[in-house]
Amino acid sequence: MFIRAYVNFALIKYWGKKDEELKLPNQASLSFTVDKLYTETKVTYDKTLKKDIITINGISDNETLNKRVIKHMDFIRKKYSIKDYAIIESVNYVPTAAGLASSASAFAALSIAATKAANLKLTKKELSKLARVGSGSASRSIYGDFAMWQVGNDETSVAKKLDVKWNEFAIIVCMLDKNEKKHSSSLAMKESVEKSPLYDLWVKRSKIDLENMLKALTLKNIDKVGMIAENNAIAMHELIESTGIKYRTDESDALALKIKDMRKKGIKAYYTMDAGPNIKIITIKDEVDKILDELKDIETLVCHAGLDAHEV
Ligand code: 2P0
Repeated sequence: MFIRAYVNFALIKYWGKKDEELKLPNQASLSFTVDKLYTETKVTYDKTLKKDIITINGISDNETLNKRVIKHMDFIRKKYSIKDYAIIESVNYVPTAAGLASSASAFAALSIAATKAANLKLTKKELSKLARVGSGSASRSIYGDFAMWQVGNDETSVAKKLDVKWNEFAIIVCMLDKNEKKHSSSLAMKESVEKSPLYDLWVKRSKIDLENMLKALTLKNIDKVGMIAENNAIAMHELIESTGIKYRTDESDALALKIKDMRKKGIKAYYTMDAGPNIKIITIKDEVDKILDELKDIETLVCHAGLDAHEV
């Protein structure tokens, strides 16, 4: 049985941990889970195995990826007294190779698949907590629609689904660069926490952004939601750049300007960016065609709300 978990994009970003091992964040974050990007994972325990056998996108010898998977499997085995190694098959359904492959969907799917295969019946709260230990943002990919991941301790720092159903909301992923990123987000986060003079300000600011975002989502006000998310992402990139690491490229800067120009023409388009140069446009269904008309030379993917992670 495969478990499918969807990628989520943060509108209020998670950037920085107070506990590296448990992946406890310094601030709360809020995300939108998308329907078009996901990971499917199957776990089969086998008494005869001497180690885990891992295949990700048909490849079994990617040592860096395998190491992270084994670490999470070991954590799950220890926590739930599971004795056997497993065959782990995982496929990322992203339209093009790298750049958008997400540890969020991957560790959400793995956490569910590994516990279901052991006949454990965990609540969504327990799954969110478990996924969080695999990768922080994975705590949010247990849920479809909008989710908020709270600060707290190992017990309380979990994601919850927001009571917001917004079918018109859309994210247009603009694929500017499909190459693997040079700096892992885990490392870049650590640099920001330890070295940036802007970090305390970031934590304070994200609290205010989050409060405003929650209000704007209740009102389903795309201009407010878009503007808060855009400014939050810009603040995160300024923070990251203060450490000497840079994810934004000339191409992403040019597209960001173009999006601002679209707004001057009355188009409701805002953007967010994660630990890479790709841009995700935040908008509503009625505006999508107008935006795509402006982006004829860019590879795009129009996404709406994804579901809670589920069996396929
Ligand atoms: C987010 N990002 O909120 C932020 C915004 C990237 C930019 O969560 O170290 O893979 O495994 O907890 O979750 C990407 O970092 O990092 C991320 P770890 P993760 O979506």
